[in-house]
Amino acid sequence: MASKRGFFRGSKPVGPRHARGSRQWRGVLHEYADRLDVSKATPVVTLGEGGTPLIEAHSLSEMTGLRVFVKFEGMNPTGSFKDRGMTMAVTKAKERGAQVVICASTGNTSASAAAYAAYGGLTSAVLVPDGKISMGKLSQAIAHNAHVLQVKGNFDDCLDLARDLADNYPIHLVNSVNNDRIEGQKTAAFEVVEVLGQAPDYHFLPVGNAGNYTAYHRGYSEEARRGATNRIPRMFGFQASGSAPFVRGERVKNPDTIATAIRIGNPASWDLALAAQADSNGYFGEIDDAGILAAHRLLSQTVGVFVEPSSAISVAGLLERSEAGVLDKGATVVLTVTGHGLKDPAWALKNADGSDAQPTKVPIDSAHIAQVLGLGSSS
Ligand code: AN7
Repeated sequence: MASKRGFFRGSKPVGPRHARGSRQWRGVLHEYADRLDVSKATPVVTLGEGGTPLIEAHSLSEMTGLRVFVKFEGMNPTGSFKDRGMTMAVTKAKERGAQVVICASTGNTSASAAAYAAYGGLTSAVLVPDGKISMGKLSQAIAHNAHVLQVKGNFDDCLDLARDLADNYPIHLVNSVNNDRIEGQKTAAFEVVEVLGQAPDYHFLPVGNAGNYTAYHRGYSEEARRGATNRIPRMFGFQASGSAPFVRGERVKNPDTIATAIRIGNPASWDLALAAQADSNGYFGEIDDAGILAAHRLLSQTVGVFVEPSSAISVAGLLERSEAGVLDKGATVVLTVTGHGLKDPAWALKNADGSDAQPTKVPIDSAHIAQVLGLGSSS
């Protein structure tokens, strides 16, 4: 019988992940099938997410006297950590017979949902806040043919709407209030433990809805339970000052920050995150927009990792806590940088003083260029 998809011949799936001896990373649902709720019958929708680099950040180690690693989640298929959760959420949606998925998003979740829905043959609808999503992220959702609905409101309004629609209509919610998302995202902690041989002492990451904060804590806890690590890290989450409900101890009505990905005033994983903080002796801190942009520049210029502004808050948080003198000397630290710099590249084109960064214009003249580069005269 002819199959719907060219990828399958008869009932026997063929392709790279089935080829004998293939060393291609197979995506988190296949790599960690033993630790996730998937079976042989599960219709896995994967774009090869996960397996992201853990990069030793020598410059940050020198600045802090710690051993610092950066988990570069911008290396996922759609350029953010959301893909780890989305492969699980869209796979389970499909397994349960859903045909349409919906999410609210500050941009990365919608890009990821649209891509995985496209690959899985589902329809996607995404609710995004008016004018507060980067062009890179918006272009992804449009490219992958999502129904992109721009709401006159902020992210929190969008999430209320998405929940309401999923409650009352045949449409499957893939925001992180769906536990499948957290389950997929916990695999990042598995990878860290695998590479370091144990969990780090501290884990720093940006916090919006706090789904990822919750997911890492769950992942580390499970690794400890199965004996892969004898400790779990203290979880240090950072929010933008204008959008810091965990720091304020209450929801923020009109969150504001240039870090649009984490412009969230009413975090969906409030209770779970507070439990993770308590269990890990964790911490929530805040960084203002200027601090976020300074860390963005530092990471680009000294570690060679280009991230979107929200992701740089991990670095800013590390420097702030290090300067406060509260981190144990020599400790191992992992910073998750959650999204790729190409998502929102405009920030790289600004100098520290806010002026536009321009390339130096030169004529077609090597002697002139050598002079501009300070190379002296030719030998
Ligand atoms: C780059 O896409 O909420 O604390 O709708 O895009 O798990 O919410 C994005 C969040 C950090 C915060 N870094 O993660 C969305 C969305 C980046 C992000 C976060 C987001 P959570």
